[in-house]
Order: sequence, then structure tokens, then C-alpha cells
Amino acid sequence: MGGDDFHKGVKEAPHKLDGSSLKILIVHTRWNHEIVDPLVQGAISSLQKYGVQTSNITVRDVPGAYELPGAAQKLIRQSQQQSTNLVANIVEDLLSTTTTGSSAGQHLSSKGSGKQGPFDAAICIGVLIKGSTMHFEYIADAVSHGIMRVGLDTGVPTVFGVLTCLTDEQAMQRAGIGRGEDKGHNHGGDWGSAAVEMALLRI
Ligand code: DLZ
Repeated sequence: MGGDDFHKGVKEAPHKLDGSSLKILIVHTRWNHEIVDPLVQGAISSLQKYGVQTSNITVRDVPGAYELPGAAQKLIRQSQQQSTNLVANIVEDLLSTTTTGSSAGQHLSSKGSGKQGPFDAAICIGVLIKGSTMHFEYIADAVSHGIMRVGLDTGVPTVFGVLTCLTDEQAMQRAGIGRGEDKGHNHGGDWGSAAVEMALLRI
């Protein structure tokens, strides 16, 4: 451990991650959008690398990091409610087929291009940069606890994709757009793989 060959960051998962059946939500901020946008792109590229279909990735934006947990929870809950309604409608279709003999499948055949069902994982993406007041500390604390709660309360793994940086340069380095020769590492990629790995977690 230590020295030049020390690999800081996450090691590849020991098993193959196949995200082809997954539906993923990304919620990101418009605050610090020049740094957030490459992070979102990094997360999307990573999801695609693990087989998630573009039509199964939903991207929504909110003003700032403080809004991330509430928005993620609302969208996850909506997706869960929609699938409950869909199942109820399909059961209703099937029951009316058996009683009236008419052809069923109205709700089965009215599928859109994306996967039906709730989100399998969510990624909340934002960038907090420390200013001269206590704002940073309050928001970072609220957002990190909020995102953790969304995951635990909804049962949908929710990835903490929020950079909490002391300087602009730190944030840019972590979005892979550093100003120097070394552009840094885009953490969005790690958040995409974390979402796929957590969505696929089984006993
Ligand atoms: C107010 C504020 C400040 C000072 N800094 C940031 C920031 O660095 N990153 C970010 O995403 N949002 C920031 N915000 C906005 C808050 O997150 C939030 O949008 C507002 O307080 C409205 O609730």
C-alpha cells in the first residue's frame, strides 16, 4: 500500500455487471452546471458501458443540491406508483377477458419504448463549493443525510454523486476538466457503475 502504484478509488466489481434490464434515474443540479454537466455525461457513459439502454435512463434537473433528495424521492415514488397502477390495469384487463371473451392486453400493448416498472437505482449529482459563509456545511450535511434517507426509505439504491469541494479547481479535477495538464478523474463514471452494481445486488 502507498507509493506510486497506489490506486486511489474504487476497484472494479469482481463479477460482470449487466445493466441491460435496468431502469435508472439521474437527478442533477443546475447550480455549478459547467462542472455538473460533465459529471452527468460521465455517469451516462458509464451506465451505457454496463449495458443500460439509453431509453431506460431518465434525467431530470433541479435548481441546487438542497433540492436533490426531495426530487429523487418524489420521482422514485411516482415510478413505484405507476407500476402499481400498471399491474392493477393488467389484472383488470385479464379479468375482463375471461368474463367477456374480448381480447386483453390493452395495457400490455400500450408500453412505451423504455422498460416498464419502477427505477432500479438513482444517482443524485451536484457540486457544492465552499464559500465564505456556513452555507456549504449546512447544505452538504442536509443533502448527504437526505440522499441516504431516500435510498433507505424507498428501497431504491440512491448514489451520492455530490462533490463537496473547497475550491473550484478541486471540483473541476473531480469532473475530469481540470485546468492543468492533468485533467483529473471524472467521478460520474464511478457513480454509474455504483448504481448498476447496487441495482443488481442479490443474496
Ligand atoms: C445557495 C447555494 C449555494 C450558496 N451554493 C450552492 C452550491 O455550491 N451548489 C449547489 O448545488 N447549490 C448551492 N446553493 C443552492 C441550494 O442548494 C438551494 O438550491 C437553494 O438554497 C434553494 O433551496
